[in-house]
Amino acid sequence: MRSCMNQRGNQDDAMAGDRLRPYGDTMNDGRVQVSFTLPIPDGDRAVEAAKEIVLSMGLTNPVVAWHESLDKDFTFFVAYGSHEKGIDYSKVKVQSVDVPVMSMEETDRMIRERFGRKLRVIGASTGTDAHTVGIDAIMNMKGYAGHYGLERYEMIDALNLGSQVLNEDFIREAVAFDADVLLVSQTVTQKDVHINNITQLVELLEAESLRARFLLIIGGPRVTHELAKELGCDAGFGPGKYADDVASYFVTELDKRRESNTGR
Ligand code: B12
Repeated sequence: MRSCMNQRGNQDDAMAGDRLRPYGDTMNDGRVQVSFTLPIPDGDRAVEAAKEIVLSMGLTNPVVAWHESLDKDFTFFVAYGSHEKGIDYSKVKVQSVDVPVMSMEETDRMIRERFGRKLRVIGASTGTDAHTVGIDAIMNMKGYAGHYGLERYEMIDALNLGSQVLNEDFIREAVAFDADVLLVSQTVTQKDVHINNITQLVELLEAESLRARFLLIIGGPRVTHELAKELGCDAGFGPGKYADDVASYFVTELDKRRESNTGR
């Protein structure tokens, strides 16, 4: 195995052919690992079937590294194959929140200087969703993974309504709180329940002519910024994002809107 330094040094070579391929042991080898379960008993025939599954995925040189009977009719496989074709990296486009991330102190300072008042943020895990850890990670005083939550910010009034909050109730509470920002967490995605729930929220806000009044931010393990925009929200945050990412975004965005409203 070559050193990481050498591998990194060869990144230009890897891109030279304009194709981006997975890296396993040597640059451009295209090696990927997949795991799956087949509804057949373990054995030599099952291993052969697993290799064919890997080949049919468009991967070459399949190797079954591990197979284990889950019960008499199901077998679990870990296999390797090569993705030789690769992709054209120059054609990869992504929509993401493009705002410099500030520290809690910097965010508080910006709110103080630019708004001269506290910003009000209301959040919940809405619909039938009972998961609270995600919204708590963003809002709770102690925060998550070393990042303080919004309740810790001096210049933010944060109200966390918890979970299973109906969209109608959420909107009513947001109006009563005179919120600047709505934070909605969606963890369960089975049968696209998150998409239906957010769509309903946006429709309700629009029907009550309230959509433009709030900055609407959604988050969850399967939420991307792109999905959020598609659903009519202002921004979306997924795993690996914390209160500082979210606060930096909404302070910057609200400031931009304030400036364009006042013509400053
Ligand atoms: C803990 C847990 C539970 C606990 C929840 C306790 C609680 N108080 O929250 C309990 C046991 C109650 C539970 C119940 C259920 N669960 Co559950 N649960 C989990 C588990 C193990 C961890 C989730 C979690 O806490 N992650 C940690 C947080 C910090 O991560 P996060 O949510 O992604 O949040 C981060 C980002 O996404 C983002 N973020 C999140 N929200 C927001 C919001 C905003 C505004 C922003 C900006 C950012 C943001 O910031 C966070 C920090 O980076 C996951 C499996 C897993 N390992 O992920 C299953 C999981 C989420 N549960 C699942 C399911 C199916 C259920 C049940 C439906 C099971 C059942 N049949 O009853 C019920 C739900 C019932 C309901 N009505 O909702 C599935 C969901 C599958 C799917 N894709 O739909 C999972 C993935 C398990 C699985 N593999 O099947 N669950």
